[in-house]
Amino acid sequence: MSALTISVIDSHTGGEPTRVVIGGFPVLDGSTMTERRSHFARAFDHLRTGIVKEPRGSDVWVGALLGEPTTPAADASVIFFNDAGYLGMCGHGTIGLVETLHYLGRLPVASLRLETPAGIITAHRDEEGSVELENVASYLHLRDVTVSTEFGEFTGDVAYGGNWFFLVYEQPFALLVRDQERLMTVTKAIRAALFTGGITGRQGEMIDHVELFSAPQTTGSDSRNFVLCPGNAYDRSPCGTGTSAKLAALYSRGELAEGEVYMQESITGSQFEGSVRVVNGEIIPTIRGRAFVTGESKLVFQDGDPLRWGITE
Ligand code: PYC
Repeated sequence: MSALTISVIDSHTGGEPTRVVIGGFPVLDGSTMTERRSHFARAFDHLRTGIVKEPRGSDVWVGALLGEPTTPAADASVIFFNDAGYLGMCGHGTIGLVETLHYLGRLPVASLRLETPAGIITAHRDEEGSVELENVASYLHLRDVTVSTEFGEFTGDVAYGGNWFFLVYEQPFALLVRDQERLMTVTKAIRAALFTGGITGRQGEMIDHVELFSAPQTTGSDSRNFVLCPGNAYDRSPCGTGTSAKLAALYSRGELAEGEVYMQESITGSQFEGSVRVVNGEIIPTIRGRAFVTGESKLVFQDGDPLRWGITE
């Protein structure tokens, strides 16, 4: 029986898993990352579902396809994907990817310039193992938007940090892992209300991440969050792009100074340290966190397996 095989390295960043594809994936066509991502979606979407969804993964996994860059301005490229589709950028995934390259002995000593569909980012791992990434320009798009759901009204900001987020600063729920089902239901209702209300990103993009905040529970944190990701998962880490969007929003609201350190904790208690700097009028967030490698495997996709490409709806 013949089988396709794909080599991956698994890691987690603050509890959130990343599966980096390091071999066996077809070469994607395209002279830009957007074109390559379209080729991935058009021709190889079955590999996305086979790699991240059950039975090899689950809704919580984020995949990262490592490749050559399309420009000499970058050292490597990456396309992030999950149970629902493709991400513009992924902060926890970048930290996982850098730790994976370090594990493989393939990390340049200086900072790594990574090309993503959202733009070029840089990342550096220090000797203690922390990874700091400088993200794409992030911004507050809409301030104090109120949506109405069966669970009440929620007011928040629409902000961009490499993906689109609705940031709810004041809300009545405790952000606890044991309440994850209720938090998923509430945030999905908020996402649906944004959609039906026609509230979108700057160029009509769907706001596919919803972030709730509460008081922190871990020493040193400024805030705790629960982040609904696209599809059917929540982020176990504080979410790198979500924290970037929040920092940009806080800076624009006058609630965070340039260079001020902000510690965001996740629902699992894991932490990302962040700050912003302003370059040519753009807000550039920096996020610092830590990842650990959890596995090294060859995924096998056997001919004749009716669930070869994962369990899809
Ligand atoms: O860390 O940016 C992030 C992220 C996005 C979705 C899951 N994690």
